[in-house]
Amino acid sequence: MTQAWAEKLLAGDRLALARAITWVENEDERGFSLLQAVFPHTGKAWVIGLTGAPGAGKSTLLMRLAEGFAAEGLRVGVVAVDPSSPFTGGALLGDRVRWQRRIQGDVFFRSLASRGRLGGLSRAAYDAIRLMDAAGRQVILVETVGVGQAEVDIMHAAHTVVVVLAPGLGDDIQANKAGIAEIGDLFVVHKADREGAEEAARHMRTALGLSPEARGRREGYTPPEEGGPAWFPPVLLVSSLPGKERGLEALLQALRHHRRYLEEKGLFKELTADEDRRRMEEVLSEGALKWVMDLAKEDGTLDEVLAALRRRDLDPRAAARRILARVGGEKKVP
Ligand SMILES: Nc1nc2c(ncn2[C@@H]2O[C@H](COP(=O)(O)OP(=O)(O)OP(=O)(O)O)[C@@H](O)[C@H]2O)c(=O)[nH]1
Ligand SMILES: [Mg+2]
Repeated sequence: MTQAWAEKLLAGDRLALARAITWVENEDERGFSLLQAVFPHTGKAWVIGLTGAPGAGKSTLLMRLAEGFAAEGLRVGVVAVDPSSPFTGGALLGDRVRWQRRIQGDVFFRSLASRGRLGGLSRAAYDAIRLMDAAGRQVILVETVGVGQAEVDIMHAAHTVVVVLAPGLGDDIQANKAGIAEIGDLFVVHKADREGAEEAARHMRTALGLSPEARGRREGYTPPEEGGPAWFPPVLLVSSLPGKERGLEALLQALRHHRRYLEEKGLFKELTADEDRRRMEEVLSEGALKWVMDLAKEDGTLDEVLAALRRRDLDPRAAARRILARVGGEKKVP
């Protein structure tokens, strides 16, 4: 059965892809077998993550980017992740319907709902990305609301991370938000048709640790013939407002440049491998905990250690080490 689905998926069948993503989202074993079956065909897709404050215009921008890439003849995939979807499920669905009606070109959409499991969400996003990759989606755009650890975690799955800012959402707060400067490869001040966009861009450049103008540093890509390949995160002004569009072509160009930079540096494959390893470790840490606990339960070690913990004879760290020492025997306890 898996083989038949795998063939359909590899041929790019949309229904098979949709079904497969539903399976992994529901942690259905059929999805996991299918992913294993097609995995040798993955690792080709370019994954671009968009993150940023709620309402910054990520979905709107993503739609424009999807159309831009599709117009170049690329097969595009979209994964929209919303951790708060238990509350806004209707809105999410509305998004999807709206996109399907308006989008031009070969784009495959998928929204993922967290159903309350944040860790599960980033895993589902990873699985959905890999399935789209297997189904021949060449560029995969991922949207998350940049609020918590789960979103940062999802952004690890991306080769290229775009942080979307907008004027009026608290420019200095957005720019200085912990971690924002580190996770972005490109920064977009969106809604540049509005008052305060230049100001927001200035804040962001300052938060990036230097004003490139002041240091004479070149934003974005420096090609090998000019001393590169090198990359310094550019801050771009973009508007998607109909009739006042601006900066979209420059953004697409900057994205292509970032990809070229990654390839030239040998980072493209490395980032994919890092992410695969991270997902392996995630599954391993869950599995290993359950495995160790089961073993410790079996021979009574767990009860004994828990009793000692309750008596306060062992502190939690010593208690955990006692269990590891018993289960691991002679092996060195970490
Ligand atoms: N003025 C202006 N408004 C925009 C622009 N892009 C999007 N908007 C509006 O901003 C609002 C939010 O846009 P979305 O694309 O839904 O923003 P988002 O960041 O995806 O929002 P969440 O997913 O809820 O976090 C919508 O009302 C858009 O019409 C723009 O370039 N200029
Ligand atoms: Mg959105």
